[in-house]
Order: sequence, then structure tokens, then C-alpha cells
Amino acid sequence: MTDTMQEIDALETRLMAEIAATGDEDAIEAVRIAAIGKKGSVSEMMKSLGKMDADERQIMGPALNGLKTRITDAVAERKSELHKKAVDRRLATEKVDVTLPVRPSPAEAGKIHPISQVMDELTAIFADMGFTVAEGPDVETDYYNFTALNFPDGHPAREMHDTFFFNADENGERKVLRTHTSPVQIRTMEAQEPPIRIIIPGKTYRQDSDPTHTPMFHQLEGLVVDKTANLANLKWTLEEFCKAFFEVPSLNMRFRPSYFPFTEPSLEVDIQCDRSKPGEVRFGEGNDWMEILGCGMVNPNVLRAGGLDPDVYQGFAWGIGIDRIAMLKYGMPDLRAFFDADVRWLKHYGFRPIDMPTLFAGLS
Ligand code: 2NL
Repeated sequence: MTDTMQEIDALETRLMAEIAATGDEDAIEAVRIAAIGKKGSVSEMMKSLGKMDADERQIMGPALNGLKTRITDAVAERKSELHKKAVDRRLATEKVDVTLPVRPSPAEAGKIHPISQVMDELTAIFADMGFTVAEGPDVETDYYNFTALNFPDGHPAREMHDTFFFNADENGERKVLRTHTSPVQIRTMEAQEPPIRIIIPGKTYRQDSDPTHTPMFHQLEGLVVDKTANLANLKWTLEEFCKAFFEVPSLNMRFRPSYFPFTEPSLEVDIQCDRSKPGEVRFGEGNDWMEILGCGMVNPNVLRAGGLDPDVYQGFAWGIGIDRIAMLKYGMPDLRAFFDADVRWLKHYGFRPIDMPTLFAGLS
């Protein structure tokens, strides 16, 4: 055997060993380039064919071509083995266990506060009856919070409200944190011609703090003004509201005479309930009563303050505490927990963001 022939055999043995030793697709590609790439060891040997005489070339030509073919085939075979291995490895590591529990989406992690939920429920109920939502500032003037609502200077009802007063400004005016949402109704009457049908959900403030009162609380007031609004309309509106909110088909209501400066006559409303089971209140059944809201016909002085002629227009209004009805509906025992910002509490009592209350899909 010629020296060159031995060289070919040695190269073949070495390359076959290298091919067999490759562990991944990159490695086999590197061996391929080093052997049969343009400057590979086999290719370099083939270039030497040109310098041989005819006899030698006759033998070496087929020998080198055979080497190249065998190496090419061996590389292709190893490549396909390694490719299959790589695919198998991916399939093993990227396996999905469809029996595992679903990871909760971020939309499930956050919760809607019960007060926001109840505000959305109230809005849905009254929107269905043709009401729109009105809003106004939390910091109010004495005029909008009291005077326009028929609380004259020195009227004892001003003291009843335990108002938070700001320091007097440069004009000597003392702003207040609104003690009710009623200033928004005055602002609406000033800005808008009747018929008016609005609800005002919002924050209200009174200097009061004990197990059943927080200095900031939430109220929903409603106002209807047109030429014929009357007590019968008021009673129907409130009855429809109570049935919708407490999600009962019927409910007895009791209207008792009361006093508010801004309404005449004024009434307090009790709803039928059953308190015979300890720690549970059911509405629309039983022989007990629970006070739930205040209402009345808008006092002519208040209409006048809103720029409306009480000989032409009349209206009814009501006010209800949102925090308390939220506690009643969802069985939350402690009012103060509403404002503790405790995520464990919110996780338990909060609502799913995608469960937006609507009358057609159900409120809660
Ligand atoms: C209650 C009582 C009430 C009103 C609020 C009102 C507003 C205007 C005119 C007339 Cl601008 N009335 N609001 C009327 C009656 C009762 O709230 O006990 N709230 C928790």
C-alpha cells in the first residue's frame, strides 16, 4: 500500500471516530466542515490529485471519492440521529401536564372592594330606571353644603352634622368636607333644566368615630325634579330599588314621618326583614323592620336655591348609606374593616373584576 493510501485509511479511521464521538448538532456540523468543507482535510487531499501522474491518479481518485462518500454518509446519519435526540429532549422538557390546576390570571388576583361593587350595583339599578350619575367636589363651600339646602345660619341641624371645617381662607371663607352628597344636587339644578333624574354616589365626611361610624363614609343620594314628581313616584322608585338591590321578588316597606331641612314632608323608610336566626338578616320576609334610608319631597326653598320655581317644579329625593347596606347584603360584621386596607380581608370579601354587576346578568 502506498503512503498516501495509508494516509487515507488513517484519516478515515480518525474522522469516523470523531463523527461517532459528536454529542450534538453543532458538533457534527463542525466535524463536517473540518472534513468535507472547502478547506476540510478530505477536500485538501483531493486537491493533491492534480499534482499526481495519471497512474497514481487512477488509483487515488476513486479512493478519495470513496472516502468522501463514506464520510458524507456517516455525517448525514449521525446528524439525523442527533437531530432526533434533540427533538426527544425538547419533547421531554417541554411536556405540558394538562391535569395541573390552572394558574390564576392576574385579573383574578386583584379584587373589587365591596363598596365599589355596591356602588356599581346601585348605578346599574338606577341606570335601568333612567337615572344618570352626577358628581361634585368633596371640599365644598358652606353655601352648597348647608345654606342652599335650607340650613339657615345658626340652624341647629348644622351642629348635628359634626362638620370638618377647613381654616378660613384670605376672604374669611371656611370650606368644609361635604357632610352629604346633596351639594351635587344643587349644582345640578343650577346647571340643568328639569326633568332631572340623577343619583350621586360618593364620599361624605363627619367628625364621628365609633364602632358604627367612620369619619369618611359613602352615601348615595337621588333626585328627581319635574312638573309632576310626587310621593307615589318616590315610593315606587324606592320599592323597585330595594327589591333589585336585595334581590328579592317582593318586600314590605314602612314609611315613617321624619325631619330633614331639605325635604318637606320628610320620611324614613324601614324594610321588612327576618332577624330570628342569630347572625343573619333576611330581607323580604319575617316580621321585623330595619331602617334603611331617608327621603322626602324637595323643600321649596331648596328648589329656589337651585334656581327653579317651586310653583312650576316639584321633586323628590332620598339618601342612603352605602357602607351599611353593603354590610347588610354581604354579611360583613365590622364597618371599620372597610377602611383598614387589609389585603386578606379584601381577598375574602372582594369581588372578581370581571363580574361587573348588570341587571341582565345578575347583580351579585
Ligand atoms: C339620610 C337622609 C336624605 C336627601 C337626603 C336631598 C337633597 C336635595 C334636596 C332634597 Cl338637594 N333632599 N337629599 C333627602 C332626604 C333624605 O338623606 O338619612 N341619609 C343617609
